[in-house]
Amino acid sequence: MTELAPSTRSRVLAALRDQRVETASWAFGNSGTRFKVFAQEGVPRDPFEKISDAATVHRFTGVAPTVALHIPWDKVDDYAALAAFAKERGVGLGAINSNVFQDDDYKLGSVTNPDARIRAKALAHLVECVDIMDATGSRDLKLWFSDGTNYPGQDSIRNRQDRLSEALAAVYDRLGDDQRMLLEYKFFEPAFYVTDVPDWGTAYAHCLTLGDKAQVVIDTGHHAPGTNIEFIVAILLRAGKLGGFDFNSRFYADDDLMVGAADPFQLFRIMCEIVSADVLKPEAGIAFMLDQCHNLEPKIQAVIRSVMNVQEATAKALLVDADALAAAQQNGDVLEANDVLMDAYHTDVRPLLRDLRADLGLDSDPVGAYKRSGYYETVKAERVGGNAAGWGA
Ligand code: AOS
Ligand code: ZN
Ligand code: ZN
Repeated sequence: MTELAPSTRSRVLAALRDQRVETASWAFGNSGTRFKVFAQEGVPRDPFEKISDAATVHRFTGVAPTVALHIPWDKVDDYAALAAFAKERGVGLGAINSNVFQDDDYKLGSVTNPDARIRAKALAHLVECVDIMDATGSRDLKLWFSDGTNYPGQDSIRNRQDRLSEALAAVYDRLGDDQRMLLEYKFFEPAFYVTDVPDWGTAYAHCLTLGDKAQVVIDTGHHAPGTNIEFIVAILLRAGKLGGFDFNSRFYADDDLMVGAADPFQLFRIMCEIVSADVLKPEAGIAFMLDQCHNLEPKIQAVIRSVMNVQEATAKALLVDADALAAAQQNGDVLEANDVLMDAYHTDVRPLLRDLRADLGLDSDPVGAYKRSGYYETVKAERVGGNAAGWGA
């Protein structure tokens, strides 16, 4: 790496020091595909143990101080006690993810179901999630609906949108002043004909009607192949409607592989939009969350690696020479503008990140330090009969 100017170096290090990535409780539990859940040794048996694993990720990375929960997979009697436990371990509780997809009643939909009784049941769950947020101090309610239809004619597309809109409004009205709802979209799966929230436009339209506390969340694995995700980022940022990300990567569909594993260049392009809009800092209110499943690889190690992948893409985005880029763009110099971006992308930022970790008082090699710590050996011995994350359970 060519020597960085001291001012660039300190600007980039300061931004990376403030960066926050939120881990997900379900990434630590057993998971699999629709064909098989492969159990791993030492996986958490309850939400407390998932939080301990998330705290371990934070201990070695220094930038992952919150963990998202999923209800009911992380249901406990006392959420304030869970929050206190997290605090003791050095982390906080992040977004609350609702679940209106894992119940026989939801076969034809949850909040969009033609049956009013089932719609009321789904709504009651979403409201319960806001009650939980009150107890945990969480800011964000993340909503993903598996609702949709498989066959033309199965249900009215417009009526389903009306039912969705009615439920969202009821949840929105229940939110406290400092709480938000983040509406997630996904182009297909499990529904194959109509998905009720299939794309950013649908999510945006609902959020726009609802008001300022409703924002869109982009799950990077939820688009058709070839979709320009950074364009969606730019559009939502411009409209003040980007609430956050569910980071993961995909080769085919919603693969939920480690972020930055399939297409690190795409992740860089996304982070370039974030950096150029100056919304990386936590005060900007964009939640950078991981939504991944580690079916084959060791889970804690994979989450540490994922956090590092986000840091690498961010560091590269921070290295883009904004003045040179603006000048090239202004001059219509297509190749120079592209060169400025590619120069940053091709920079080996690993030495810089090692320095960042040293500054933070961390080991410069988080995965190595985790492996040497003996944490995995300890939990493997302690935890017998770990639970599935929820998927395929
Ligand atoms: C589903 O495909 C979505 O990505 C959800 O965000 C998430 O994986 C699930 O709700 C787990 O909480
Ligand atoms: Zn997601
Ligand atoms: Zn997903």
